[in-house]
Amino acid sequence: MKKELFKKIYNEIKKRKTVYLVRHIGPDPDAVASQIALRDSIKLTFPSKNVYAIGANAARFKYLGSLDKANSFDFENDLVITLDVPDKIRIDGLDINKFKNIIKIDHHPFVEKYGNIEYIDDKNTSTCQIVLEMIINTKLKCNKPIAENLFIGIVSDSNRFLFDYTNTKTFDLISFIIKKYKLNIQELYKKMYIKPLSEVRLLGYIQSNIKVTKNGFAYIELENDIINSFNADAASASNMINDLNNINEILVWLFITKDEKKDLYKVNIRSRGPIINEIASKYNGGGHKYASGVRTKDRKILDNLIKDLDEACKIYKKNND
Ligand SMILES: [Mn+2]
Repeated sequence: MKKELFKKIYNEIKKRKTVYLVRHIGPDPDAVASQIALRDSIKLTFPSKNVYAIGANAARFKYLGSLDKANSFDFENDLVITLDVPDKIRIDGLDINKFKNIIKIDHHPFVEKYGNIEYIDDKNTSTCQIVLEMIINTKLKCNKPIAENLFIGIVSDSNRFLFDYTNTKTFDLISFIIKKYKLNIQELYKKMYIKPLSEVRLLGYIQSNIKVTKNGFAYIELENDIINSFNADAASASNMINDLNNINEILVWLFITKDEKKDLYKVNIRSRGPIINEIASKYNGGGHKYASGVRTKDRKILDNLIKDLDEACKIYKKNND
């Protein structure tokens, strides 16, 4: 943790009259919760500031709070804070190119520098954990709803403390906010994990139909017709990727869904062995060592990606047998 950098960010926020908070496209709970939590903390600390959390609304994360609309910008003086997004191209809802003052707060491996101040901790469970550390180490204020959102982001991105970088510090922070803000964790889990039967049936379909190679690579293409026949949507289908972890015969697994509007294939990849983000970045994708993604219009890229990942499994198996 870089305390000095937190202070610098705090001072920059203090200086600016208007602040915009943005996150990555294809939102997940960590991205949206960090954005809303930091917005609410800035508002609570500096009631006279204009603070906006912007980006496409995601109905499934409505329980985190609502987003804002903004349409007139002072590119010289306004501040943009990006959360949970390592590269400009994946920022949702705002073209940051004209802004003079940009802060990045992120836990993804570094992709490109676009902020004047960049707080990157790629050994952190989540962006929400970084925001919590920042609140604790500066004069930023917190209350129960803010703490609830931070709790949800940390729990979600660490997959209930299962993933890498969950350590004693994570548990200390979680324990601290549960105590201090009297969080009802059962209630929060209910909001996060309740799901319709249609999604469970779709997961059953995926589990029954995913192809597995002899090298331990698993993949499935989820056509929209199939997803629709289960009454589910592509976003929730691709989120099911995390439900295929810890399967003996599977080292790396991949889902392909299609965004019809943008005529784009969305590939989600997870691994419990081989490092996959370097392979994903070969095809303009990115992400974490064991959780990555690629977006492409080109079917050929899908084929090559599948080949590369299968090969990575083969090499990994050979080295670890
Ligand atoms: Mn995240």
